[in-house]
Amino acid sequence: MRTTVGIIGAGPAGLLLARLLHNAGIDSVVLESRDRAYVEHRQRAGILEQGTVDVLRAAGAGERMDREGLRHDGIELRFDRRRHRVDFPALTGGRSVMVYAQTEVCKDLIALQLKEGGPLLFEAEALAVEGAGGDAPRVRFRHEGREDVLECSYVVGCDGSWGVARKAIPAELTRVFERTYPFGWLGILADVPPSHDELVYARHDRGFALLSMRSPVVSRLYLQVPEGTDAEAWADEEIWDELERRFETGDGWRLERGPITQKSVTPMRSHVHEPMRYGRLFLAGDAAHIVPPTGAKGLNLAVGDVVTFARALTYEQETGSAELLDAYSETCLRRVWQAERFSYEMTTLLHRPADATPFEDRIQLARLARIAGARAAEQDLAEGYTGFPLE
Ligand code: RFL
Ligand code: PHB
Repeated sequence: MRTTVGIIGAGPAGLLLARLLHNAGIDSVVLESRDRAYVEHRQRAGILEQGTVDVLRAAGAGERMDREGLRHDGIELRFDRRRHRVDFPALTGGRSVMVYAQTEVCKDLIALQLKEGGPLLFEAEALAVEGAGGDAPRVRFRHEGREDVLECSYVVGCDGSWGVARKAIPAELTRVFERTYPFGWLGILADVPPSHDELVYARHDRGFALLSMRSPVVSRLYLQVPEGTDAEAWADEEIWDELERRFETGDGWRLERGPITQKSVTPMRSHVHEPMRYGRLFLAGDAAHIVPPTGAKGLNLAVGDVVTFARALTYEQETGSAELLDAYSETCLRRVWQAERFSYEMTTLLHRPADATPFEDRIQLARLARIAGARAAEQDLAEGYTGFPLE
């Protein structure tokens, strides 16, 4: 099999890239190791930045998002039993975010790809990228019990944090920057209308909690738990009791409970792989960088990477100049590191390490009070949350 762009992975990065290339008249093949149902139901991100919303619309993938997505103009910070609303449009010159689940973005992009785009092979596992440093990179993969080779002009590794693509970059050229946090998130889905109409980020002496949603009738909630916690060790009522404690306010706000339909624990880490390009192999999304979910940045960064790649390749095809492709890694990494910084700041602002000292607690509360009390600090948060511009 032969194609211009071989794409490994059908998460948001790979699927959107295939769509952008299709719209630019560039052919691609997507290889995905899992089956379609798995990809469409994997619970992950919920928040799309304004820029991501704009990209999906321009790609012709925004129709259902515009019908079913929930536009959010702010978030609530909760600390010391107090509530503080951050008003995004007022602080950012009109920007907002959209609550529309990653599962739905993937469903929309898969449907479009199967209807209009190039091949998208499920249960096709990439085994290795070969010849990345030369003119004719190849992806060796296994599909329907057989090994096969995809000959490409370019390969984009959109294969997530455990993918194989980045292994093709020589170790001596690679630098990895990493931080793991000594806690994770226990996340639940519950059949109950969200108890607040915007997301609530709560800092509490017992740990962080987040109230989010998937629709007007489905809540998504998270609790900070120690690293290595087993989700099944938490009974449903225990989860609700703990959420209630951490969200408690002085004004009688109530958390509605409902049946929990899913629970799982996500570890928290930051990880950046530099460079994001070697020869004709490019990394995009979680394959190149991981952020802790507190800043809601992972999916949005993946979108930024593939937009940058699609633009650069289109420019090369139209002008013959590889200038933008050559700048891919640096261009992406500038935005990646701003998102890493923002996610780190949100994480350290809101989570309580088990060994936090009373001094550190006071500093955390002072940081929150500063955001609630000084427009410059609040604006900085609002700009980061609604998203850093694409260059
Ligand atoms: P994905 O989604 O992991 O997709 C990679 C795909 O590659 C496939 N694959 C392979 N295919 C073929 N051959 C191989 N050898 C392969 N190896 C892997 C995998 O099966 C998979 O389908 O990466 P991508 O596309 O880069 O997308 C990144 C996002 O998924 C991720 O950053 C976000 O989910 C992070 N994230 C959030 N991001 C946000 O922007 N906003 C949020 O609100 C948000 N909340 C979250 C999150 C992630 C979470 N978890 C579970 C880590 C909340 C949570 C709890
Ligand atoms: C989610 O809805 O899953 C979600 C929302 C905001 C975050 C992380 C996850 O910061």
